[in-house]
Amino acid sequence: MKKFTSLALAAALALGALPAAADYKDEYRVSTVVPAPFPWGIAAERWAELVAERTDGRINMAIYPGAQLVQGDQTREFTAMRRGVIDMAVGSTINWSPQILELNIFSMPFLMPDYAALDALTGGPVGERLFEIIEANGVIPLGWAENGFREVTNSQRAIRTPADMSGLKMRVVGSPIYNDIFTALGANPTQMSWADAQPALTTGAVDGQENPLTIYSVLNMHELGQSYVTLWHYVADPLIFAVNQQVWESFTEEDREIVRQSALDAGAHGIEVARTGLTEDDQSLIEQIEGYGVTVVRLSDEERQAFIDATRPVYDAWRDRIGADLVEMAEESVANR
Ligand code: X2X
Repeated sequence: MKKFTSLALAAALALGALPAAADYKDEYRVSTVVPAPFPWGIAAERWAELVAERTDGRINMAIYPGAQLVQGDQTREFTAMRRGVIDMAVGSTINWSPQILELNIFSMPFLMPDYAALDALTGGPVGERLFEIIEANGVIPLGWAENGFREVTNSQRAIRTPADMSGLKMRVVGSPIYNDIFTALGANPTQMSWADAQPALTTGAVDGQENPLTIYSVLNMHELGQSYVTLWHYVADPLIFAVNQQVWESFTEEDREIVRQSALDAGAHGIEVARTGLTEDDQSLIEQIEGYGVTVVRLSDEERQAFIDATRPVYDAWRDRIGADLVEMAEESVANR
């Protein structure tokens, strides 16, 4: 580095002109849970491709799926990124909820009835607030992609009422709100990582699980005995593109802008892929799953209301943990969508 007077140094710092591309790492490690062709992995790959192209290879990002950088324990991804064990991630709000309680907003049962509601949260004041909180925790969030609305599946019977869930052994994800939801519904939830979930489904150690239908279809869960799907749209998990703070600060201003814009572009693409075949106008993915002989239950409004009522105590209990202000903000965003 050339000699700077302290004034010039301060000015350079202020302009963000100090980091030099020459100091960049050979590779930036990007954590995801699932790889392409899951929409999640597609979004991460697109991000890496766009950044490589737009920086002429200055920033080389490699995707590490399976949460392998944290030995498969996806609930430790956020902490590892904060500490710099992971440089970057495209992570689910569920998996980061143990550290950032407010991200449980997306896991509030039946808060978001449709894609417009999900977009109203990520694209509105709730999304802004969440990004501030993440940044205050030492990680730089850049944009949103999507895992999707999580539908419930199982090997035993069609679920139309909360009573149909009674006693079903369900694999759930790593935020305690899921234990509460499935317990309230009379099921028998057991929390496990995605790495453990796959063998548990294969061997029948669990009866069911909940995940977006893109996960169901890429994994061919109908071949794992998951013969019953209920479209209940109870929660959705968006994905967040994020970068460790020190890594972010090491990038030049120009490169930060490229990394951010590439995340936004990759996110738009990822969201489109995540919704393909799952919208009102295009139900082709659902039809494909029915074509395998799977029973797909579409709940009437009345039937759905029974699930809303049964999980209301969980919603109310978590309102306080997440923060009543944020929950109110979210409810307003949904109502005004
Ligand atoms: O573990 C899951 O179910 C998954 C892949 O959807 C997440 O990482 C939240």
